Amino acid sequence: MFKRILVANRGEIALRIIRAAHDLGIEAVAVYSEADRDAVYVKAADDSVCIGPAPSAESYLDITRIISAAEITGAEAIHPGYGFLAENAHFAEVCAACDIVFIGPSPEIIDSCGDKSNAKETAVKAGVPVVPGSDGAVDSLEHGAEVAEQVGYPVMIKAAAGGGGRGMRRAGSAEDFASCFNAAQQEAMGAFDDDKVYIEKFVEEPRHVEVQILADNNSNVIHLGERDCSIQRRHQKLIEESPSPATTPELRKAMGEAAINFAKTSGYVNAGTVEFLLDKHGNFFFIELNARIQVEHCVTEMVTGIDLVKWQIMIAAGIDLDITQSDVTLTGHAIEFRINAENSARNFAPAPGTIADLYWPGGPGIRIDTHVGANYKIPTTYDSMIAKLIVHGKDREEAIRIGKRALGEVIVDGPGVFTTVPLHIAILDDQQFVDADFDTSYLDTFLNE
Ligand code: MV4
Repeated sequence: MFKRILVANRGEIALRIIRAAHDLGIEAVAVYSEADRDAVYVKAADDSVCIGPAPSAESYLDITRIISAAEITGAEAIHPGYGFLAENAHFAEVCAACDIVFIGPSPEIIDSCGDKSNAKETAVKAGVPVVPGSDGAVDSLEHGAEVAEQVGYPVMIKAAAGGGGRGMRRAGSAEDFASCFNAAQQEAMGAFDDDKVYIEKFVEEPRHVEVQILADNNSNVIHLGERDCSIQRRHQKLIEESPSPATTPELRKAMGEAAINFAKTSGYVNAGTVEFLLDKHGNFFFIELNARIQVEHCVTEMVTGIDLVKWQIMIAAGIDLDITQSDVTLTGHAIEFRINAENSARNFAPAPGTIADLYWPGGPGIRIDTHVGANYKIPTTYDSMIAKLIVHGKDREEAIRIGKRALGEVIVDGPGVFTTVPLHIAILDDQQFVDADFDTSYLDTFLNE
């Protein structure tokens, strides 16, 4: 096992990884920008290095500075968290070249899954259902239009390098195709310096359901059930839950096996998430693979009792899974509420005040993952998420009740401070949410009512 690892991230996920390291008896090194000098995750670490000024490009995204920090502090491995360098194949390569273990999948896997049309081809090979569309990327407008004609309108044009909905366009008819195709290509070129696109049939009113997997270096792969992440706005998730209220034990088994087959076929190692669209008829389609720990991993931890971050570190250290699929049982229901420093009444504008009054809830069934304490100055440079509140009940109804109680206890006040807490409370009071009658359009509709 490692003696010391470096955490190449900030905020709540840095603290989460430091906790996992300490629970394994490993020392943790924090890196921080000048804006995060007084952060609690820095205090929680055994050693720390300032890696530059506030802008991420000069700190958390600067590979040279992070590798130097690992060399100076004698860290044997680097955990990238999510965002920043988490799915940067080049960074994983540089770690290997410097004899530092990258806690995550290999650079080859990051690369091959980073190209979504490529990942889709792997899914086909694995016998995993995909949305009907082009085999891989399309090489021209004419080729794209041909595929669209074959699968039938409406279609989705997607950037192979895409993510978060960027470089994605819906074309409703043949008349729209050329302009949508060109717009998707242009946006992809601008955002990813890669204009490769592929075509899919448009799936109406899908739910976003993703399966968590763990894979070791010895071809053992297990799934840890699914998360429903349909409650989102502009591809920013707001509420996630496990299990999905839209699945059944049979569907879970089928999706879980599909996720495992994908992982085995691609040679995936470490924790990962296989994303699916689930339609109204219970059909599921692979869309992409996330080669990292995700923000919402906590709901899976609550229902399985399995520490995903500890397993990421152990797998990277060469330890094989001692859990088999039959050891994994889902108990009760967990819901995660992302508490962002945003004004949801003002179109989610960032609200970067200083927190004067702060109180986090407690009691049975509650987990808070946060790096925020009293007098915290919400930085404008980074993500607006200040905490995750995760609740766990014996079933969905109880989880909702605990969620309301816990959200009611939260105090995050100060001049100019707004959070998503009131929105969460309003959603929990919405009959449609209570009835689990939603798809990915839910939040937009709810906000416009
Ligand atoms: C789709 C789709 C409908 N049909 N693909 C959005 C982000 C990217 N990861 C995949 N996305 C979608 N792909 C086809 N063929 C609808 C979406 C989509 C969506 C997916 C998951 C969660 C929220 C979403 C919001 C809008 C659109």
